[in-house]
Amino acid sequence: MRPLRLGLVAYPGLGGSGIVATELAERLARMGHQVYLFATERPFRLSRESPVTYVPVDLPYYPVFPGPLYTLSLAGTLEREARRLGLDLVHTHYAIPHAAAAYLAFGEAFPLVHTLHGTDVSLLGMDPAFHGPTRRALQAARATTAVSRALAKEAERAFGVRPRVIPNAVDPERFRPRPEHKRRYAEEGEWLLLHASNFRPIKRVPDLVRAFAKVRRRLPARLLLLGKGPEEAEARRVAEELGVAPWVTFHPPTPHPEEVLGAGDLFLLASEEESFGQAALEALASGVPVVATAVGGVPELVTPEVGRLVELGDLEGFAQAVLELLESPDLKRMRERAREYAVERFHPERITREYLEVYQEALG
Ligand code: GMT
Repeated sequence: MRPLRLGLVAYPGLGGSGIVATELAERLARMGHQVYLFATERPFRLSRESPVTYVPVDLPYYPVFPGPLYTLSLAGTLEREARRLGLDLVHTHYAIPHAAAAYLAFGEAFPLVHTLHGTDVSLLGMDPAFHGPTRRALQAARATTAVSRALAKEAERAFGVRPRVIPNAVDPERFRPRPEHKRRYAEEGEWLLLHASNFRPIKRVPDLVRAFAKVRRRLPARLLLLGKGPEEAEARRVAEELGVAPWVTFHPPTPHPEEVLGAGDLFLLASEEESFGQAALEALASGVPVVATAVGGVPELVTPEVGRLVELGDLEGFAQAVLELLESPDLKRMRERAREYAVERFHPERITREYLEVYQEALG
């Protein structure tokens, strides 16, 4: 395949879709493609030495506007820069409003690929204010992809498109077991339970603390919550109320989550909605089995060989699953399997090849 000139569009913050887009951009650039990453700020995980060129999207504000016009500004930037840079194709991550902005910029005359990530379909995509333009934009695109089968089905129902399923990737060099780091985060003899997210209400972080309190009654354990977001205060309150605050650590977001994830014994995810669960995949690659709620695309990722699934809201069942794994003689073997499974099924080379196939088809 000849080297391509690609424009990727992403949110720059802590969300998984921005991480997925940034890492894909870096891999494509290292393969010799010319990659431009469009975002309102330099994406969180884009390293200073990256071969990817960051293209800023302004958020112009004039007093006459009710707010900054991101969609229009992105459309204008894409149209102008695609011409100037000679882009072959634009690939957006997270459909709202990226798909509509790209459609506004190019119509159907230009190869557009959109990757759906989750709430862009389920929550925002179904919002009557966004649904029409997003549906039209997705239907007009050369290709759409979704990060899980569950999300692809939901997108078909919501937008009448049939996305190709391309799961997210994980870098096995970066996310690897680091048991030697455990003592940084836990006392001698304590089990280290991890969670990482943006602490939004759908992540149900206070529920994790409730389940942890049940675990803590039986075993010496510590819960490390990596990230920040709106539910932090409530999670702290629940930890105080249940008397487990001394064993719940709040760790601020870091550009090096691998340092923390590789140190854990188990990773916990109690979300009420999750199209994929990127942090859970990073944990698996780090050799850390996962206990998670069986929602969205999570059952496609967390199979019985690498973790346990629990019904949403069943906190007793969640604690039991954690205890069962911690006390299992098979835990060490499960840790090895988690890593092997993640490396084999979600290797970046394999996933990048799949995106390149989509680009090739989109380019005709
Ligand atoms: O919808 C969101 O929560 C935001 C979005 C994001 O930008 O992080 O998360 C989604 O995309 C991630 C990367 O593909 C997935 O790992 C998350 O499961 C997914 N979140 C939800 O479906 C809630």
